Amino acid sequence: MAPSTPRPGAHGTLITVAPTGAEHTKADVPNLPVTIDELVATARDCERVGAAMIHIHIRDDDAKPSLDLQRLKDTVAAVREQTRLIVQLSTGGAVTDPEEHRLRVLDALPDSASCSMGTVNFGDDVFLNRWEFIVELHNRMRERGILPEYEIFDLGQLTTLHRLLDQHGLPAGGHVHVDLVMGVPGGMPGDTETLAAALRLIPDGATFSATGVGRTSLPVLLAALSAGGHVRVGMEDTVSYARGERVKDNAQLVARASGLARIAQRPPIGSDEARVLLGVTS
Ligand code: KMH
Ligand code: ZN
Repeated sequence: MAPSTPRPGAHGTLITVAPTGAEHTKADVPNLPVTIDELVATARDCERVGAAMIHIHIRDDDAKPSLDLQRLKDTVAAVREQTRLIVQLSTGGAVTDPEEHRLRVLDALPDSASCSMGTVNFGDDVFLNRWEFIVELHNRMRERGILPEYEIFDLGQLTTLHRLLDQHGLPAGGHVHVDLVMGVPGGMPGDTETLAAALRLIPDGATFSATGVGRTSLPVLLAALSAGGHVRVGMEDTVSYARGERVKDNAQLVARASGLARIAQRPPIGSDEARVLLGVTS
């Protein structure tokens, strides 16, 4: 059998924390970080236990999902002031957010931003990502020097990623980083077989992380570590730590991922190493 090419960064693990998301309500999940102060405190705690990147959704004064540009800028500045984390803003927002608002997120000039590769049923809703919109996001990120994290909710979206890179070229910095978001009701399942199928479709030289939504969180974490991948954890994706046990805070999830990464002999990398890995210059 031909030796497989080692993936860049396969000796250490990039841990991304996604602390908030757009789906949980503060009423249902009182420990969800929603204010800038809560986000900064979470970011610091998570950095301390092994996170190198943070994937941020913001909320308004009523704790509702928001894409307010000034608040996005203030959040980026506050997290940068208090941590060395790579700051990634969500351009996915909530399923109700219009495309123009989602594109405007990039004006907050984060280090990185998510760039979803297709439309997917999202529970009872639809997360809409038209081809022209994907191209616009990709091009605007390149113009602004923002690293895209290509979010993949289903296997066919990896075909879309190939089409995007073939037709519109590599992102700023020249490095391709993919996040497999698994276990969304309507998207690909969060299991080892599906992760293995996805790996065959990931562009050569790309890094990947994986995230398992809900009860797929642990199986996906373990499968990604064993496959030389990176991981995303956080309360955006799961608010349950174990059967019948709610997550205490985001740092609890990051600490568990760090421990497992160490056991896998692929310890968490710091944000400086992560910047080199991903080609982030800021
Ligand atoms: N909230 C979901 C509809 C992203 O951050 O880019 C989309 C999402 C993906 O969370
Ligand atoms: Zn998100």
